[in-house]
Amino acid sequence: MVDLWTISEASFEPRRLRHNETVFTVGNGYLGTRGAFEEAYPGDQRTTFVHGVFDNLPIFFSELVNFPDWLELEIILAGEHFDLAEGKLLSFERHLDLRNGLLTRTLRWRSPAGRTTRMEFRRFASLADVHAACLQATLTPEDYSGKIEFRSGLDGGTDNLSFKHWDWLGQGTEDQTCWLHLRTHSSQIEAAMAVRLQVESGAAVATENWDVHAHPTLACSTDAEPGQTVRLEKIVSIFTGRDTQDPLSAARKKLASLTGRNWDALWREHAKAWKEEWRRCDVVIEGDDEAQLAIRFNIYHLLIAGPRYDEHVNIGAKTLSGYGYRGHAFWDTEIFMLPFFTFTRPEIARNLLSYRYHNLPGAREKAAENGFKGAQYPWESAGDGREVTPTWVPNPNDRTRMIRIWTGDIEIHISADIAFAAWQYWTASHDEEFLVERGAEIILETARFWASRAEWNQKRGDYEFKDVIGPDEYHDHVDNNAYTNLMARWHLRLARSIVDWLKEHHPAKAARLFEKIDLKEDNLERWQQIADHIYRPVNPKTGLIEQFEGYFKRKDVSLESLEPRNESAQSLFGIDGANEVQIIKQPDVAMLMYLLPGELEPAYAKVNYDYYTERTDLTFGSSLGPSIQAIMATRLGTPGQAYENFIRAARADLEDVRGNAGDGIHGASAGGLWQAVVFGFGGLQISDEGWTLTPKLPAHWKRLAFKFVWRGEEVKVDLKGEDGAGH
Ligand code: IFM
Repeated sequence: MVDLWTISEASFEPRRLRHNETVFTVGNGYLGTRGAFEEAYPGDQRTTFVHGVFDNLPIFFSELVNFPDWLELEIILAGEHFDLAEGKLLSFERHLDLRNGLLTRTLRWRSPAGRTTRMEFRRFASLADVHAACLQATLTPEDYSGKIEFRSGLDGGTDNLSFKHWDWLGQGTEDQTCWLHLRTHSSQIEAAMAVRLQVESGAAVATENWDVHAHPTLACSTDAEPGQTVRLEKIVSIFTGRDTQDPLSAARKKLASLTGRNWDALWREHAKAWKEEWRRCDVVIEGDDEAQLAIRFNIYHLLIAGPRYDEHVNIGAKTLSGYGYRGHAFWDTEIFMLPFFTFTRPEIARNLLSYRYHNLPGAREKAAENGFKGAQYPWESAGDGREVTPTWVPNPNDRTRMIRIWTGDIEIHISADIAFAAWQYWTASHDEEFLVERGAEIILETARFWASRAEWNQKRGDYEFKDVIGPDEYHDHVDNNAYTNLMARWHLRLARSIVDWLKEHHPAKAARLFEKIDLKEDNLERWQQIADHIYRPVNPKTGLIEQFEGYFKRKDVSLESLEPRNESAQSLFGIDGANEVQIIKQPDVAMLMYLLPGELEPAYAKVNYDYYTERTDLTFGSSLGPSIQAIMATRLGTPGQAYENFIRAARADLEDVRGNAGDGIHGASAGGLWQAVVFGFGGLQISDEGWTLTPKLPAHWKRLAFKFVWRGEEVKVDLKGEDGAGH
């Protein structure tokens, strides 16, 4: 029987090292550790990130910092170093159990001198206690007796792709423990880790403490006979200056409190915590094993990225699993990942939205710097919510030239995306305290930004947003991107209705908030006036929305004419060339129709879906595209198109379809996949009035079951294959 809970690797493939490190990441919403092996290999990325620990660097402004390596384990077997590049690998397998985040590697290795050892490595990052992680190595010599040696500790010499962020503050070793205390160079965030090693063996164990600078190490040795098992357990604790004023004491105390509680005890609590996560979040698909495993894999990665106890952090586009985008958060969180949390783990959704609330000062600063009012959220956001989109990056094809990145300047739709997410969370949760204390301020301050960014066109008699980038980033510096205009229109109207609601339900708090943000009646009138006159580029004859002004005049090159290809339309045409043609990077008008179906006459939906589908670079454009396309195809297209795009999203990281999964999990694709199942095939739609379900399951699916939380109540959905009339 196929195991629909386990991701497996059947052989050691050095060429897929980075991809598999991403796939086999373990984490707990506080930290994420890539699936590097315990013993080091050239080109591996031995990386642990902790939410919120950013430090400055050139070009990218700020990046998540790679923590000291807690996985490191040097093994010496009767005088020979264990190394898969030497000797002979007799068997190998690696499994990630999605049920509980346990990563296991089992192998048999024959050393160059011909000694055979059976080995099993296991690790997990505790979900029950996010400051703890555990590693275990079990070795059995098969045909020799001799000394088994382990060297392991905390390697503080780690860097971020060669860039060093840590300053050393102190370290120590004592009995079977060691600790390391560091501080990030510019952001001055302290971090401390402490480790305990324990070796169980039939013979005596000798331990030496090596106080190597920035690399405190414990060296343990014992003797073993053939068939006799030796087991090492490594328990790690980790704290940062973001958690407590004295992370070193906290890490050492935590480790001491774990003394006497071995792997088994920690494991039981951890596994129990995971069981509860899956009780709330699992999606069951029968009749399609690939889809079943993929949805669980993607949910696993969302769950290990979601901050449970911290409302000052967001999830980077590549989660905590790789260096891509340096840990920066984009609209990927609010529009793609957040719905999963809103509907299954609202506590985590609240934390993520609170991050945006706490970072309103950065957004206000950005608006002011650009000459606007209110709050303009940054396109890329890191520790403090200021804009961290790089302005210039080296051209990957010609290192002597730089490319100007405009998204941080003019991809402004993110402010409406965040308001949308706050509205969606409020609608699904009715978390009144959040709306009154935080959500309303986000929505109103960003509405004020739109009102000051809108320009009046005297000739046409409408308001416009000029010089923007829509979700389709192949086209920049465009005027009146339909997505941006209509999201802004919806946002301004939402803001008005929130004001009315606040006045009615919480008049005193409303008055305080309006005073705090200096909101006057004439602001509201102006918002209404702008919303009622925003340029809406729909052709009444064809029903087509022009993605931006002048889009239809661009060259209409068919995507088919580019085949065969293994790169995006933008890399084929070049940045300027792609600007000249109608091919788009990801759904833009379709994205609008998905989020705001009410903004377009229903009669026009299909014609727009068909027009833009033919022109969307779904294979090599953005990884954000396929899941949204799958949802819109379920609603407006054909079942074939829906499933084709769903499976594209399902394979994004498992099969590395874009060749960049080594940079980290595509978090938006993971969240989009959940939406494609629940909002697409499951047909869940929500409004202020409530939720509806119009399922359209793929024809070969026998069952689809999931749960969601609606205003505090858990709703169970269990659909049979015939639901949706064999769609
Ligand atoms: O936010 C996305 C954008 O929509 C497309 N380029 C990549 C970004 C990060 O995933």
